[in-house]
Amino acid sequence: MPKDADDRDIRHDWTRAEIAAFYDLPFGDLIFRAQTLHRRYFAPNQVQLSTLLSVKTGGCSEDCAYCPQSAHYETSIGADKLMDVEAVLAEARAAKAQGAQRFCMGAAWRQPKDRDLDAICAMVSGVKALGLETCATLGMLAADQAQRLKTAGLDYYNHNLDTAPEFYGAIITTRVYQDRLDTLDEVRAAGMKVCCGGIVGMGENRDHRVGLIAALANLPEHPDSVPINMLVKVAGTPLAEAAPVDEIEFVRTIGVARICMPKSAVRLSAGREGMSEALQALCFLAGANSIFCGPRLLTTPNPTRDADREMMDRLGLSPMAP
Ligand code: SAM
Ligand code: DTB
Ligand code: SF4
Repeated sequence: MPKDADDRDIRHDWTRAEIAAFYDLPFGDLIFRAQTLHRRYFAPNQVQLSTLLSVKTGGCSEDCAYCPQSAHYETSIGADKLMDVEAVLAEARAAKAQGAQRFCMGAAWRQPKDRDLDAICAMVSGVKALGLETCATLGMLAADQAQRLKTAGLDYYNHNLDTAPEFYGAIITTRVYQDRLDTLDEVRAAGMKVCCGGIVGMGENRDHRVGLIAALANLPEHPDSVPINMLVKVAGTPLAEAAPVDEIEFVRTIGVARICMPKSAVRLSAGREGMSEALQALCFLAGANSIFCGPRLLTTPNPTRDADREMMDRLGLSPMAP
């Protein structure tokens, strides 16, 4: 690697025109460029494996148009209480036994209440003590809440920007983009790693996808992990009938994320259950190097561990060392 490659590759001043130009490249050129960067910064055939658990499901006060857990929509997901710490730890032990490296706990909250955070912190310390990396996604955080989570042993916080700033209001009306950016700042300030990405297939156009990548790649520090979700269409949500996004356009989005954030783990996130192995293989080729494994995301299905093991074997992929 040339000595100055790092400085040249890791930029925070991407223009939308530059990002749009990556999207416009002939597909082979886009993949070549993404692969070149991927191999400069990562072992090319290793995939990071995370397991998700919804520790507090449904009944959320936010109105995110994609989300089955919003109380604003009639979906098949009811509102549950926060799980017991012991039950969460049992799930984490099982995930570890099945090969997970990171355990991510999700809660359908706008923002955690301080009382709930006591239980969450106990879950975080317990999961950490099992030797797993810890991640949580709990909604917005105040500075002291972020600090408490860090002290409890939280490694990563997931908080997505979801889409471009100018399309955000078409998807969510109960908060604004700046709220998300503020929480991301608090997470960084508390010393945790940031997991931040978005969703493709919500009726956004190419410019909005460019705007999402620009927002992510021009953060003060690139997110350590960038989940690119394909919308999972859930009956009862406003986006249940959203038009499917072109598969190659999805792969291009992964490739452009890899090019603009070369050192970040790019996660081929929600939506794999509806994807062929060939499409997933193209995503890995475009620079994706992280997945959720286990048969459930938060409330929707994901490929089984056996199916993923088979796929990884066929593609010569192996789990990344934590
Ligand atoms: N309530 C917290 C929040 O919104 O930050 C944490 C949980 S929330 C379910 C985590 C992320 O899941 C969302 O930011 C969104 O990107 C993703 N998500 C939710 N529903 C989805 C769907 N139907 N398809 C794809 N991604 C989805
Ligand atoms: C992320 O970007 N995707 C995950 C995780 N972060 C928390 C969640 C996907 C949820 C898909 C819909 C569901 O299962 O409820
Ligand atoms: Fe609530 Fe998060 Fe779902 Fe939005 S994405 S409705 S904040 S659980």
